[in-house]
Amino acid sequence: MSNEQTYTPPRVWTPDEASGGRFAGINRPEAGARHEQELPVGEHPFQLYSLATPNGVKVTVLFEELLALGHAGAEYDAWPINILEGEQFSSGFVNANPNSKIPALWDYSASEPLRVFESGSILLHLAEKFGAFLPTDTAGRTETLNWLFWQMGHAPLLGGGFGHFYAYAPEPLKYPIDRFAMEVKRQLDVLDRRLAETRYLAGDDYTIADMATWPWYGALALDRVYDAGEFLQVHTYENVQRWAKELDERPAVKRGRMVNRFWGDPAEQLPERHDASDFELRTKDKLDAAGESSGEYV
Ligand SMILES: N[C@@H](CCC(=O)N[C@@H](CS)C(=O)NCC(=O)O)C(=O)O
Repeated sequence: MSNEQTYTPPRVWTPDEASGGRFAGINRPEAGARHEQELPVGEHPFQLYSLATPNGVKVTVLFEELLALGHAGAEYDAWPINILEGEQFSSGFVNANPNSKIPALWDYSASEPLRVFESGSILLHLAEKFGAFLPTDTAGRTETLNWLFWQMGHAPLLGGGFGHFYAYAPEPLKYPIDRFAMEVKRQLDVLDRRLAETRYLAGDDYTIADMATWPWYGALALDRVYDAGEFLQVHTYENVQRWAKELDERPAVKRGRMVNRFWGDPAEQLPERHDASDFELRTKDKLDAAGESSGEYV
């Protein structure tokens, strides 16, 4: 047992000092709005408030896949939410999602505007609405939801657990890194064994379960998050590699990854998405060349 850091909790916890680490500045132990600000609203039936983090990318990939399939009714406006500046705590955002996390969606296509929050709930809502990427037979639908809910329950151990302690904590600590590396490698093995049996997570069909899982575990396998590819030996999960690379080649996935992105190659950053032509005309490199600022988020 290491004695590198010990902590004797007081009888009552109080947030009397910044905990340190990335995101510490926005953390508070209360929910609710911190300031009055309405959300912008565009002209399309769907208004998405998001950022190109893995949870955000799930939804923009689904929108782009729906549009690629010919569902013109899936047109959407994607507005960026700067979570490092606390925009998720505006009154308008909290009205859309009382949990103050991106992604949040307003669906204006119904008779009454409908708020949809939690990325898994948004994927399910859209898949059911358009009758796409969710098998209709009981076995296929159930297996899709099995993997969708698996992702929703387990990815926090990858992001909030492993990723936080490996990449974001103020200093590396052996105990939490070992604990979450163990769990993440187990999860990768779960996926690898499943993908040895089937092309996609739910079977032969590409579904919302793949769209939910790829931005986390696909990104990890492709060594795009936390700089942890070698540490976790992600190349050894051969079936996850095959699946991750196949999805990475999909044009709708390439587009979905760009929406509300503020880091990486400027040509692959689309700060706001209001029209299909924005992918050609409104990426950060083009905005910069035109002297239009898109803001700095990270
Ligand atoms: N379970 C939620 C998680 C969403 C989430 O954690 N969003 C993060 C970005 S990936 C966020 O908005 N963080 C802002 C904050 O914690 O204040 C979902 O899947 O929608």
